[in-house]
Amino acid sequence: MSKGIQFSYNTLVYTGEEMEQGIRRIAGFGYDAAEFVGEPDHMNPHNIRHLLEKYKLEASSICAIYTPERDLVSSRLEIRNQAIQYVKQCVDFAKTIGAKGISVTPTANMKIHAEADRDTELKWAVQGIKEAGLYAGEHGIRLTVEPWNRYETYLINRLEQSLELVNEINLPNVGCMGDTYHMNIEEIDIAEAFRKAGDKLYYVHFADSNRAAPGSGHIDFRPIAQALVDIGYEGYISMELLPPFADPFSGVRCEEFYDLYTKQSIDNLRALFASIS
Ligand code: LER
Ligand code: MN
Repeated sequence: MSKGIQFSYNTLVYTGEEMEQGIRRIAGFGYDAAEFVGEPDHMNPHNIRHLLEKYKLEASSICAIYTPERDLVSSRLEIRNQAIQYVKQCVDFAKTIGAKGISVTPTANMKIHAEADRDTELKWAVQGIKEAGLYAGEHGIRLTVEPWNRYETYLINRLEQSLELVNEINLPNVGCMGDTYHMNIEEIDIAEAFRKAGDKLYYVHFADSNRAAPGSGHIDFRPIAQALVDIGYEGYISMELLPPFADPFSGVRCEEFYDLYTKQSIDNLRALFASIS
């Protein structure tokens, strides 16, 4: 039986603390799952699995980190291959901790200039995601293609572009994901974009316009929640909240993203979804 929409929190923002503290916090506030950064060489998947079992929490997804050395559309073949190997490594990590998916964006994060013409880069994106996707499929893991706003990538900025790529890749375990923070910048209508993705929508990141807890910025989450319910979305909505800096991945600790936003997000969203039919 389907579990319907479930809520997750991305531990990405919990810098400088033991993994157990984050997992305990997420479970304590009533989430269904947690999301984890894709740095398999610097993490202990067996410990994460043990902690998830201890606190009765699921792993929703791996938040893969695409650096210049992990660029699926680099003009250098060895970098493209390295990026594919990285996604495969995340698949092994996901399998060990029981995560269902991995986010994929074809370009390094913050890369805003192309290295080849668009068609060539899209061809590399299809090839790379397909190869990693076949491997992921053998292990029962999904890949979810995430558009980023124009200040973080130039290639896939909107959900319709992710959908085009996903249709081209044409694997059942490769689908789209949408992040409301990026969508608020790039989409004409966030709810409508989700509706158009339909059953190819495999994963969702929620953050408000300021990348803080839903309810603390100016995104209207009601029509978005309604759209997700209407299309029969049955996956995770994962809070991906990040500090208000030009480089949000700098690892600077911001106190409100721990207890305050973790609690606020789930409280606001449970109330919102309960009020939607
Ligand atoms: C990047 O802005 C993003 O949205 C994340 O999901 C991955 O780093
Ligand atoms: Mn995201």
